Amino acid sequence: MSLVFLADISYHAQMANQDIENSKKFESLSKSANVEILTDADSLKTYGKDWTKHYTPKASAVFLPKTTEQVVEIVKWARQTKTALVPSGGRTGLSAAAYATNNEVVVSLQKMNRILELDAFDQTVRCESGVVTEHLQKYALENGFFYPVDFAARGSSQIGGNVATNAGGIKVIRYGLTRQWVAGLKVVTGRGDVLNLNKSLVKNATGYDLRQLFIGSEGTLGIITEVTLSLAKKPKELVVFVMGTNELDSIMQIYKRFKSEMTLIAYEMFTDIALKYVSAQNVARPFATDCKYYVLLELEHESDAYLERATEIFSELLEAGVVIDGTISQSPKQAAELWKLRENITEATSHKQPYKNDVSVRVSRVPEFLSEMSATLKREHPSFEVVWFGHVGDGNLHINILKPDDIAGPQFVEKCKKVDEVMFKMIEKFEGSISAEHGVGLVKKAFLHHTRDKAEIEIMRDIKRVFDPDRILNPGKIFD
Ligand code: 2HG
Ligand code: ZN
Repeated sequence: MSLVFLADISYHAQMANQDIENSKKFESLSKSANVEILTDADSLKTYGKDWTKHYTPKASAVFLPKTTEQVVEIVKWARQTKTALVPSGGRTGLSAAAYATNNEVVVSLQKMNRILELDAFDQTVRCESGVVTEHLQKYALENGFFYPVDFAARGSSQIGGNVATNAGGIKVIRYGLTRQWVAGLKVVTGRGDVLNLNKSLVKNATGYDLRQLFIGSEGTLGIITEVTLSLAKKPKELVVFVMGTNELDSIMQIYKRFKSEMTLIAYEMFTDIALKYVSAQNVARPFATDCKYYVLLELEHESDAYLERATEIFSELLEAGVVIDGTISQSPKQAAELWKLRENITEATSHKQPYKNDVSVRVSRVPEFLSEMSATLKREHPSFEVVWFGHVGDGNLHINILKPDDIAGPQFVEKCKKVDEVMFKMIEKFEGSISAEHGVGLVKKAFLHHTRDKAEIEIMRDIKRVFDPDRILNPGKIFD
């Protein structure tokens, strides 16, 4: 008993010393650069994590810069004091890339949230990196344009974070990933240099395109402070089809059939289990017939004839028995309702503490991978309820294993990590990726070698050394 007591005292004494040292360190920065600093327990907990479950946040402070100059000061200070920084956006990530688990200082860009300039001729918008995705999307629409990178976390995710993870989402088959829309970037590197990259040029053949390195670098090379995004033309009204089938192969057959004649905006899949959870949350089922798999397809109402042709294809597929049942939205409101069936899956299952995976294979191999992996899961873990869904049109599958009520959290995670090993070996065999769009962060770093070979990982480490010689930027994310 007394030993525990003594250990407790020394732990608290150590913590108090650490706190005093920390506050002295922070004070110097807040005086020299006037940066807002939070150290209260609530803020440390909130800002120390993202949406990834199964990690414990442990940040030492949260910095809230308002300008690029302040970010430069923070980086210089971090180099001097050898303090690790975790750049942080809307914290909606699912690979723990925005977690501070090791006394790092979180640098939140949320106060840098101004839209700075719209260039209607160049079709670009320049903004600070803390602008929320949905805010930018609305701003683009209000100005007659369209920002097409879109996903369920649009209401919280921030543009800088989207760039740092090369966010994908639901419209990739038509518009590509975030990378495609980044026309320029302002970044503070781990050396404290400010790089103004590409400056919105369409053509720029002047050596290495450093802009591309920061896209998807998960805050390990620099802190993005400003982004210039290209904008698209506003689409016509969007129409959503939801179709049910009982055969895995039909998922690709339906895709191929529509794709051969139409330009699709989105092609998503979810299973009967996903529908069970979503419809338990007051989202209406799309139709009465129960099916094993559901696909959601979106296209533009280009003309009445175009939509009529899409409806004919749908009828042909129904007659052929490829589609068992289906529905077509008759208004934007109905389209939005149908989208809830797919977009609400994450929220509807979150109470089951899901262990998440996000993988990709070549589009044509999605059914083969899904059937092999789900057979393995059923065989080896019959008690696991597994929710499969995702952006099958681009080869991206989300696999959420729900925690059975009778297993404790840590044991469940252990079991799931074993599943990871099997799954990632299978991914390697399929020449797929262990992370399609959520990134590597802390979650996938031990498995990186299943997708990237040794030489590639070494080159990535070398690049990190160039931009961040003192390893102050998000150390331990992507690789050690
Ligand atoms: C989505 O596509 C997101 O809805 C989240 O990428 C996926 O919760 C997930 O596993
Ligand atoms: Zn997704």
